Amino acid sequence: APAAEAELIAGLPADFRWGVATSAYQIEGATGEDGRGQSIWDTYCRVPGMVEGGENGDVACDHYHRMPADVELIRSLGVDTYRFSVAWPRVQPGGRGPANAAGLGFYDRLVDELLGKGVDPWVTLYHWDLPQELEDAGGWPERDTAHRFADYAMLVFDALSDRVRTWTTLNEPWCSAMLGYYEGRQAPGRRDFAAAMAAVHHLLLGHGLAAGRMRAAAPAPVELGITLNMGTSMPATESLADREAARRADGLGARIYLDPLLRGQYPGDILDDLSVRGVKLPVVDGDLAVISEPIDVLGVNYYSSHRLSGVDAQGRTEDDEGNPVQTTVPLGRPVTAMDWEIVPEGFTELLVRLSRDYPGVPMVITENGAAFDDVADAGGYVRDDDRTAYLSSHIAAVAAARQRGADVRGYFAWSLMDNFEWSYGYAKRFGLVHVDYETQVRTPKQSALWYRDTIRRVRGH
Ligand code: GBH
Repeated sequence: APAAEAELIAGLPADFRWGVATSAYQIEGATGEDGRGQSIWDTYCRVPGMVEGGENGDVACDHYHRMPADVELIRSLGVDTYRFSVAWPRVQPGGRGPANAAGLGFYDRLVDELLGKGVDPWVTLYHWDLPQELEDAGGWPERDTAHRFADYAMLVFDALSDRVRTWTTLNEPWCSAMLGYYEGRQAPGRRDFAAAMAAVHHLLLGHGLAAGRMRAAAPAPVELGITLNMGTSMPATESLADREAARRADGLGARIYLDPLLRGQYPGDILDDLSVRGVKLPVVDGDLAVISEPIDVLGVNYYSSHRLSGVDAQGRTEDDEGNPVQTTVPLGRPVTAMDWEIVPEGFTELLVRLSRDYPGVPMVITENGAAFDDVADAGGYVRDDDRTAYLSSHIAAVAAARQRGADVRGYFAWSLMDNFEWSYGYAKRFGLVHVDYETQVRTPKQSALWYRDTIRRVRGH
């Protein structure tokens, strides 16, 4: 397979965009500096039992203090673009009002540093760090939060749009809504399905409000988009219950975002499912026109795919609360250190399907990568053949999707370096670059060198 993969990868165009990605809370540290306010993640990390080992992002990779050296590291990987996120509580400590110049200044310097090294900045405005004061006022289930997000977006846009061309509003609204407000596995740790569904709508509304205002204010052509995490949802068998489970998983995982964004309406089958559960999205007249503001790029984050069943171990199709059963049936593939199955062909299927069902919008893979139990030798060097194999098979999967007509323009590896993996703490390492958290020494892993050489080869020099 590696030879076939190499051939597919070599067929990617010379102008394919290559990058590495990070997010603010996962790498920056310095959570109390330059007037930064508290975010829901600062709070969540302090709730006993929520984060492995009681860890938090107070120091993380100390990127806030090591930014110029980290930009040099990015340059050395030979990527053309760096995707990072801006911490809302650095810009607006309480989520409202004028910009905190010291906080915004960090991103101003980061952008200049990148451009000075020939690396294009790609800004994500929201990668999960909602200012705590906005959560105290109700958070994403509250409509006002969408307006607060658009105001915040404009503060960042006004400061950086003279130099930054590509903007992602939200990273993975599914995680914010479902893991944050329904499953409680991420900040703010609530468990309320109706609140999660309200969050879905207000996240999308915030995206649309921000995108519309950014487009109107743009000093030069900009590339605006949103990033969704998705996979392929396959039925375990052809039974009606299993096909329904796959439909629902895809509906709440993907179509509830894709349809309003790209077709201007919520998927009817999912609205029906919600009404059976007594839940109604808080849509106000005109919202869908705002949400379907045209985007220039759809960001796709891919990690795994799932086979689903609508029947549980006891043979039931409904749980005690009367909700439909949805269980994951392992495909029997090797897994990463996250226990996520490695399913590259699900990536190809996803991209081909997106290009058919939502034609006309270019896609960029804004995240793809894997955690493995890396072992560093005395020099900190990591021979992570498993990660290289993961990247190779998934980049080849993207190339295969392109051959089948999917308009994918670029690929970003998650992540530049090992970092704070949310509720898993620091034990899970997704980096191309190893981080020694005692010394903050960064050492490129073998996969980083493979990635650099692969990019070089595709570019043809
Ligand atoms: C991304 O989210 C985040 O954007 C990033 O910050 C994070 O560090 C990175 O991925 C790695 O986690 O348990 O088999 O059902 C990933 C979103 C959603 C991907 C849930 C995996 C479930 C896999 N994840 N999904 S499984």
